[in-house]
Amino acid sequence: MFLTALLLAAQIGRAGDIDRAAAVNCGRVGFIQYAEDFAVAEPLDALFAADSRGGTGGLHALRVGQGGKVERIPVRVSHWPGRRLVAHGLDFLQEGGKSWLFVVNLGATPHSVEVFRARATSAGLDLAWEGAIKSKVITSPNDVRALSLNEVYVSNDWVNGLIEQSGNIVKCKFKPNSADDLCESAFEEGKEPVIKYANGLTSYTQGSKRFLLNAATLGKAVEIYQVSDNGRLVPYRSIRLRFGPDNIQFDGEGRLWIASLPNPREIILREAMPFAFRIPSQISYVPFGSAPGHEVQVFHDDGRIINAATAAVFYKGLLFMTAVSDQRSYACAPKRSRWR
Ligand SMILES: [Ca+2]
Ligand SMILES: [Ca+2]
Repeated sequence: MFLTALLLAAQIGRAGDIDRAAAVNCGRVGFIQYAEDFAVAEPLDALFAADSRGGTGGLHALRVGQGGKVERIPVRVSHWPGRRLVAHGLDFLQEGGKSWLFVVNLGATPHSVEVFRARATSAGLDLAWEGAIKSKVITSPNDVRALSLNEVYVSNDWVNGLIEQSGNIVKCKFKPNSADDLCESAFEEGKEPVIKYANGLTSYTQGSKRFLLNAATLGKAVEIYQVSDNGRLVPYRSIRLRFGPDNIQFDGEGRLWIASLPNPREIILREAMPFAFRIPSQISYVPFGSAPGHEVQVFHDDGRIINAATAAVFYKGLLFMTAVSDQRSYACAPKRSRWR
């Protein structure tokens, strides 16, 4: 649903080496505001986004219809226990024919990961709350990636506040109606790596091997970990970037989409005073063949069009971008040949 159709000048080229500008037709997606992240739900033919200020009424979904038209899907939430919801990172999982939406909740004390069972209905989508993951090791959750209901990874971005401290990743099981602490470090004891701000998470498989990726914002890297059979993470390789990645999403076409901060230190300003600063937005992708290639920047803005974009995803031919500290979000129709 485009409220306005804008013609934005997007700059295409290597980050830090922008060599040409191309027109990209972007339109506002008016019903997505202050959303930190996206979750692609292929089995439901939907893209989820959650308004961090909207409580359960801020859980939104859209589909891309005929001719690339963005259509809002009505979402109904049931069985919610009534507590505060401040949505942050999102993820979608299909397991055993059931669909699940995971929502990091910064409004609960302690912070939690809320788990909804998602179903398509004749009216739209139904999200039935099935429980929450809470743990003494979930301290400052940013994003969540569920490889299965028994392997739910949560990034704690900045463990001890705003001074220089590293983040970490924990691994949890989800059992409906369980109040037990089912989380532990995702790493073998004594083998925890130094993670400079653990932010967006995603994953991929290669043959029988599974990999989890973490956007290390202040480390200016996407760290790749191999997932062992027991679910523990083993450092595998690192994609060095020239910027600080926030949320990361694969597009099903071999590209890892990254919303990032040219100056990653600004993430601290954004978290401390999210609406007081205009912070640039930068969207790039890393092509993934047998190995990750070099990042390609496709959008850059000084913060006027979108302030500190936190997530980008390429879905059904459109590039979506959103920002937790901005009411604006966009769907952009690119000249796709330029992005290959
Ligand atoms: Ca996510
Ligand atoms: Ca994030």
